[in-house]
Amino acid sequence: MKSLAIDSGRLQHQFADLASISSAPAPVVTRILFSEADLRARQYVKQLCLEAGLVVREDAVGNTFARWPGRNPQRPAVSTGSHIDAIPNAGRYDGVVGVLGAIEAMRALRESGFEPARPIELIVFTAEEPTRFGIGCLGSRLLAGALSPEKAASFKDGDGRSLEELRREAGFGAQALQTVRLAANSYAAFVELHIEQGPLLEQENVPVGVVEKIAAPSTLRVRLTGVGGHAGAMLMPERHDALLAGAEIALTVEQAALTSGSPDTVGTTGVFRIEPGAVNSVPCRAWLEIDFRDTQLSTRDAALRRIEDSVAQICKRRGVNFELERLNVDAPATCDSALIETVVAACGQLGLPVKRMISRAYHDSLFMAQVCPATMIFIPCRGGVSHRPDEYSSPEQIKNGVAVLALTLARLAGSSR
Ligand code: HGY
Ligand code: MN
Ligand code: MN
Repeated sequence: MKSLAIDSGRLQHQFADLASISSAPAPVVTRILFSEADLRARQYVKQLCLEAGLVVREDAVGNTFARWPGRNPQRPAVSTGSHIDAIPNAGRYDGVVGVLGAIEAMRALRESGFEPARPIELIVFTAEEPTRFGIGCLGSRLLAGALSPEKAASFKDGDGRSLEELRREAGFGAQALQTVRLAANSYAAFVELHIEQGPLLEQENVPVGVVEKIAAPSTLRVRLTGVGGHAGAMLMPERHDALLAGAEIALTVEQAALTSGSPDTVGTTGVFRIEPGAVNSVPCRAWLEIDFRDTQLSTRDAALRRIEDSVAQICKRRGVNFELERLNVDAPATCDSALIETVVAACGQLGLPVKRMISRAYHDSLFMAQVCPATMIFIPCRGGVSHRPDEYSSPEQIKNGVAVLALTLARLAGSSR
């Protein structure tokens, strides 16, 4: 195998091209599931895969697969991948590094004369971000059988439109959602390249991270119904203000994280909507979406119970009705030790120091780890910033990650001259 040539210039152009496909003006990237921007981005990536000589297919929820068949196409593939959907006001690297980087890794391997002994497959997962339906990793959950197709089909977005309706409108309705779930032994391994979305690699000046564990995410949805009225005429003791109940609940979430006894507990009320939203009208309704995580399941679950108890107490005291729904309460994932050592060996081959670490963000790897041995390769991002337009990883940092991914895939897919 000739030495690996990662074409950094080509990659940077692709990042710029993909970042320009957004529902928001540059430098903001926003690509919500099945939005016009999401669909255009899918087309762009599919075209890159075809130009790289990969065999492309899509499933019933829009997960996209791009396969390099190799010398034994019938064997379980080595897989890699990530996502290209982006939350509102996002940056250009979250998820995208693992998709464009995988295409470049496969191109570089092929151009070096490598021919895999088993298939290598890129997966571009549908809706890793929770924006449209409140739950993240929609595509990888369905692939792993971690979400029932029937329940998923009924998910409704903020406009009351269902996943079933939207997927058909997006052109993925030819098959039922029941066909998404992977057959057993579909993959021999899964390795995801991603920006760290945290500060440790940059602070410790280490170019590569390998993930040993992915934290346990959960999402709660709270609907509050109080009593609205005229802001001038309704005296304070008569009020059942839904916003203020929601505000107390948001502060309770913060307190539950701060007092959990673990520095790894994080809680965020990332969505907070009220009605009617008129300055001179007492808010009668409020919706909150709460993101709550820890690396330890027991710590997270104990804190969740405290939050749920507080919601009931706050609403009782304020005379506000509430509905509380657990959208997802996931277990953490432990990455495969042999796979981790393969990544470490690839870093050694490249002379790159590597740090073993936890991922505090969740990823599709959280669910692929239920399907096959999985791990992640991290690269630094400036200041640890992510989910913001100023998210940034340098061409050099990306090139390092792609090279580690390429050598890891080559080691896993079995090389041949
Ligand atoms: O929220 C997360 O951890 C991921 O970036 N979707
Ligand atoms: Mn993200
Ligand atoms: Mn991501």
